[in-house]
Amino acid sequence: MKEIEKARDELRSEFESLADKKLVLRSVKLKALFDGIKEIEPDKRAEYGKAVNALKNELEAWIDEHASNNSYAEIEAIDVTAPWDINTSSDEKPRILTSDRGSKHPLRTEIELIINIYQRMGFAVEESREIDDDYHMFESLNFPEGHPARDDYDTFMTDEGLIAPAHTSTMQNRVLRKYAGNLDKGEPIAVVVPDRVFRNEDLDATHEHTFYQIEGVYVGKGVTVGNLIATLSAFMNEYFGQELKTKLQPFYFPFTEPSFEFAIERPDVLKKDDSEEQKWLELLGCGMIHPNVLKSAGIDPEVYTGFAWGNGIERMVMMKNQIEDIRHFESGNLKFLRQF
Ligand code: FA5
Repeated sequence: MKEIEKARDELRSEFESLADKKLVLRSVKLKALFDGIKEIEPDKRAEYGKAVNALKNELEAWIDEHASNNSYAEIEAIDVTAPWDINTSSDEKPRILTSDRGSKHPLRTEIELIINIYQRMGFAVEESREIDDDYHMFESLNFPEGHPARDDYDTFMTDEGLIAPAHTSTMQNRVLRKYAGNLDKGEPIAVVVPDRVFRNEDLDATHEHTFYQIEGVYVGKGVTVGNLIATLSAFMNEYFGQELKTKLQPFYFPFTEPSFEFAIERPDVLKKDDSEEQKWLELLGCGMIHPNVLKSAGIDPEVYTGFAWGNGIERMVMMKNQIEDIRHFESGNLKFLRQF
């Protein structure tokens, strides 16, 4: 017992000198006391063992006491912006996601993944904007004033004529101009533009008023529809991680010629019935960039050709995750968001 008493004093001074107080539990002195248990005569062994354990508990108490006297960092931070006051019990607070830090919106996660795939394919990335003008929405895209196709886009417009972009194609003229120098160096223009777009739509399970598109633009010498199909198929196969049945059908956009709609087979969860109309999910519009669009960006269509596409992001994420209604994304419904 005297030995234990002596060890206690030595351990205390060792404790005082330690930077990391927890290390006292690994002291050779403590270990020697434990090792000593088996040397003690059997009738005194229990008493000795108990005393060594009690000493160990005491060391732990020193550590706890030291931590609680020095733990400014461990005091829970007060969030002055939280919609409750400091006395609200945890039962009364709205449930917060595990780490208290929230989580990434599923669309953001997918946009990052999509960008990553295109970057690996050699595309640069540009952002769009949430307010634009008539020139970028229509004129530069070969929709002259009074063109009937202007009506197809259900465009939101202010009294001053400012436009909430109805598609990311509003960025085509800007990226063609910005990267035109690539062509002089014998390199192609290869850019994607992911961003938010707005339409005055009739809403249903696959139509939102606010959604994301990713625009792609590729221009160079001798670029053909074959390059367009190869690029989009390579992307889709990488994104969905499997070979997909795709369908390219003729379509009309003023800014591409020829124009196509690119569809992939719709999974059952997104089907309303067995009609042919429900069989395919139209994912994007695409085509060879119209010569007038190249001209409006100062690029000679006799020398260069290119393709462009505009892909709805929500519908891809829905396909991938079997989400049955597009309106979940903008709903702010935590039950939906917590699944991701
Ligand atoms: C366009 O917006 C063209 N700018 C695409 C384009 C770009 C064609 C470049 C040629 C060259 P469209 O209106 O079809 O096309 O929309 C493209 C995609 O956006 C659709 O295939 C669809 O996936 C998605 N989309 C369109 N409207 C909605 C909506 N209301 N809600 C969700 N996604 C939509």
